[in-house]
Amino acid sequence: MDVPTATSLRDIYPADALPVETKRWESLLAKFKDLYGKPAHFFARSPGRVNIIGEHIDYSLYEVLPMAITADFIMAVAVRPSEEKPRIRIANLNSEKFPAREFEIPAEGDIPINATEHEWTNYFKSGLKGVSQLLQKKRGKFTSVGMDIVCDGTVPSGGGLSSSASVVCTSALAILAANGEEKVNKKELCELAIVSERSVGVNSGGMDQAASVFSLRGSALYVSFKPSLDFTNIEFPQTDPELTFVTAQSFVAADKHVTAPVCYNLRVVECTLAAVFLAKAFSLKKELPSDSSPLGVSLRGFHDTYFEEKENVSDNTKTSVADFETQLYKLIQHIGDYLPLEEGYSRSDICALLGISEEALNERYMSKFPVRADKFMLRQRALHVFTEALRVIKFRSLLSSPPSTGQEYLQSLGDLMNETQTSCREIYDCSCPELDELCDLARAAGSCGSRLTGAGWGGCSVHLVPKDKVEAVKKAWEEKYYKKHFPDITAEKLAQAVVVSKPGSGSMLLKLA
Ligand code: NG1
Ligand code: MG
Repeated sequence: MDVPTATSLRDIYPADALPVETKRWESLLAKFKDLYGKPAHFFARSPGRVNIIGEHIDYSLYEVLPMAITADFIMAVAVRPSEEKPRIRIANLNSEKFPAREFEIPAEGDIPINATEHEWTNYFKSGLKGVSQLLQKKRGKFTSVGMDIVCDGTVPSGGGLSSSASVVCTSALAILAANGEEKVNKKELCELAIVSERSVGVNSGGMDQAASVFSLRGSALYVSFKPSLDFTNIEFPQTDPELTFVTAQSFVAADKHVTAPVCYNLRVVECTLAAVFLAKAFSLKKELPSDSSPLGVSLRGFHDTYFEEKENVSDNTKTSVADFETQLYKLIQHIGDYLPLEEGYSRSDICALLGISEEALNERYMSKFPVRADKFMLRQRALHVFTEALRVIKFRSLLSSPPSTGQEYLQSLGDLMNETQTSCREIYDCSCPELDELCDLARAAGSCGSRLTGAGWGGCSVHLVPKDKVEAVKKAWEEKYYKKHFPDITAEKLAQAVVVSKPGSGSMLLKLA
């Protein structure tokens, strides 16, 4: 399936967003003309996302259920075809925060990226790197054309709604189109964006890019990573009261570039080590299969190998939903015996079981993306991953075949989200007091389900709220959270803090008449 080409903003945005979006696109076109003295040739856009359920399990290759939001990253592009030394000129409507840059595209597109530096065009460069690798593979040799670009983003940066994926996916799409790839395969774009974004310093899973590329307006997205990246768009059922998702910013900045070695990248290492540890503890005969997870082996790989050896399941991707649930319950039961240490595992504990040296351990799992930890909480991380994978399956079944359509149905969806929050707070340790507070306030004011969304440790929260309770929930946050923690908050900032999120459309190219 190819990335669609829109011919009007109506193809992208819901009716109520059109007035604001039309103005914004007009500013983009005007700025382009102003800067480069010519009109843009084409446009690309990709949205941010909110994850509904399935937190911190994409990099263990378990299914997740996010949706795109209306906020997005947009890019106007003109190509400079026959430049001897092709250059990128890139500007942003918000030139104060994101100053214009100009740079040469090195031969073969192998552009250096300094991941330690906070630089907005790093995300563009990571897309460029990905595209050049793909086109080199396809064409044998690749030299990019020069490009003039103006962009604008409405996904708040560092706010847990994946502004990074919106920039990487838009950039990669625009660079592909500029270089003659007008038919861009969605999976190819997404796979490229997943790998590219890792060059910016976070060893991430693939949920954000999948949500940004594959989403359809009005639907949630079920993403699977095994046997390979795939997706299903799932429409939300009609309910009474109407089901809405509301996002609320904590305004606690979660800067992954600073915290990655003790937060995100550490969790990736812990989950990977849990997989190798369990394989050894169960004396599995086969090696864990190498897969598309950030460190090349995953809890999902352990899961499949375990059932292959213990129960002769030759292809676990064909297992029925009910049997897959049973498998997860069995693994959860085993964790108590096979990963007993509540206080965590030291490097030497792990090395003793695996029969390798600490140097080898560090080199294999912690060299490319360094982490800082004395203890690795393998038991807790594995427990979160297996239970969260179960919650995603249950949530999906409830969405696809709703047993009822009233309040109790909304509550059954919400209960799963609440359980996710408890798990994130207590055993995955990725919440923070402010996120917990937003969730508690929302539930007390009528939210059915409240939890952090995205990586956590700050950032954003998502709430399943019956439509008739949205105002009460907003009021509770305004009075008891925002005005309390940020007494000087402006009306504008307050309006940005809380958004009723409608499921938006995924990546698109645009040719405007
Ligand atoms: P955020 O920090 O919200 O972009 C991150 C990862 C996802 C996923 C979630 C947790 C990146 C680019 N994305 O999302 O892949 O693992 O955390 O579920 O790092
Ligand atoms: Mg991100």
